[in-house]
This record gives sequence, C-alpha cells and structure tokens, in this order.
Amino acid sequence: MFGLTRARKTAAVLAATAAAAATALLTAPAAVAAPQPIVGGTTTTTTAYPFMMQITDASQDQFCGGTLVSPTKVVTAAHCMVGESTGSVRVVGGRTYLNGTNGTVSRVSKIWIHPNYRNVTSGDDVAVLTLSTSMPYTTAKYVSSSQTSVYAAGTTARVLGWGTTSQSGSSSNQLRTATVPTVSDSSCRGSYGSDFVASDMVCAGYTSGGVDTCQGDSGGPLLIGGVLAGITSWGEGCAQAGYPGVYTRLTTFSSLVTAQVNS
Ligand code: 4AZ
Repeated sequence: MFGLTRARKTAAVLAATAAAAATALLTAPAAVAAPQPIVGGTTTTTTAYPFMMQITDASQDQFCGGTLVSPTKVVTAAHCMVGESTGSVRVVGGRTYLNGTNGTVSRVSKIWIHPNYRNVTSGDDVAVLTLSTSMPYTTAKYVSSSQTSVYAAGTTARVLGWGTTSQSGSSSNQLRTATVPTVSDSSCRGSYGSDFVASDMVCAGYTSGGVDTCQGDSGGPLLIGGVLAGITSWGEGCAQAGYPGVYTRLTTFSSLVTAQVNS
C-alpha cells in the first residue's frame, strides 16, 4: 500500500504506486524534497567504521550491509537473507569501495533468521551470520535490552552504507554515512499506520526528508552514541518528506542476538 522499498535484490518491486503518490501529496509539504544522496551525508571509510561489513553474493557483489559484533558474528536484516544459503553469500570487511578487492572475505557457516520473520512490515527483521573466517577488525557494541531510552525522539543517529544515492539512483562506490534524528513512535505511526510496529521498529529522519538510507543500505547499522541500536529495514521510498527510514529496534532483539553471538 505504501509502495515501500526494501532490499536491492528486490528492486523490481520498488515503483511507487499511484495510491502512495496520492497519499504523499496529501501529507507532504507542497515542495517535496528532491532526492538527495542517500545518506545525504558524506563519504567515509571502513577504517573509520571497521565493523561495517559488505554482504555480497558469491561474486562479491554487494547487496546489503552488516555489522561485525564479534570476530565471527555479523548482525544484518532478515530480509537480506531471504532466499540465501550459506553457500550463496560472503561477508567482506575492510573494503571501503564496492569495486575494491582488498579487505577480508569470509564465507558464512550459519545463517540465523529470526524464526518469526515474515516480511519487513511485520517486524522481526534481524539475522545473525556466523563467519567461517574471523574478521581482524574492531567490533561494534550493541544495545542491551534494557537500553530502551536510547531511541528518545530527536536523538542523533548515524547510518552507513553503499546503497543508492537517490530513490531511483545507483549505488555509491564509496561507503557513505549520514546522521538523522530519531522520530517518535506516534509520528512514525502517523506516517506508516499499522505497518509501523513500535515494539520491533524505530524511525529516523528529518520531517523535510533529504537524508535517508536507501536500496542497498538494508542490513547496515543505525548507531546511537556509537553503539549499534538499529538495522536498516524499510521505508516509503528514500528521503521523502514525511516518510522517515524504518529500522529494526535492536533492544527488542538484544537477548536473541546475544544467544546467537554466544552460540
Ligand atoms: C533498502 O531497500 C531500503 N528509506 C533501505 C532503507 C529505506 C528504503 C529501502 C528507507 O535497502
């Protein structure tokens, strides 16, 4: 109904519907922000963010992001792993550029997808990959289940990824980052209705749009205070006024993630 967009590998279904466009016209300011570089922010490197992983196919073509939380464990989105198998994916660390050949490439020995995951608008969009090869990079801390106050509306969060730099654009060869404010649950419910499941999701973005994650950024981190607090999940288009990005609310899943990290 919202013409929502998700993993780049399903880009064929991205086109916004006429109904969604009409809804946007009713709710957005008269001047809709032009699509900006996704993360509207700036280029960065995996040296600056060493836990930032590319999730790729067997040919090392990136399709999602992930976050290294232990030398052999990567947190990503469940929707990134649908239809994948341990043999079909690789995790690449230490590679700032999509067209690079440097860094560390690991195979995956286990894919854990939240057992209740069905689709992005039902929640549970979290997966943990177990790597066959240890990554020699600094890991990210992630929120504990008690840290629910980190999402207070207006808190600055940081997003990272190689995703498209506009809603219908192409991926960024260099890793990018941007900061976006968290949005209250009631405001996000106003944008997305019952597709926003507050227990499992948190929104971030500017009311006027312009800065956001986009196709190919899925699975990557939303950091709050430098700590992994969310996973890029979905949204209505990218950087559109009135439609913030939607992220997995990691506090809800911290204990499950820890069980996987320790398994
Ligand atoms: C994606 O497909 C995607 N603007 C990520 C984030 C958003 C939309 C799509 C939110 O990876």
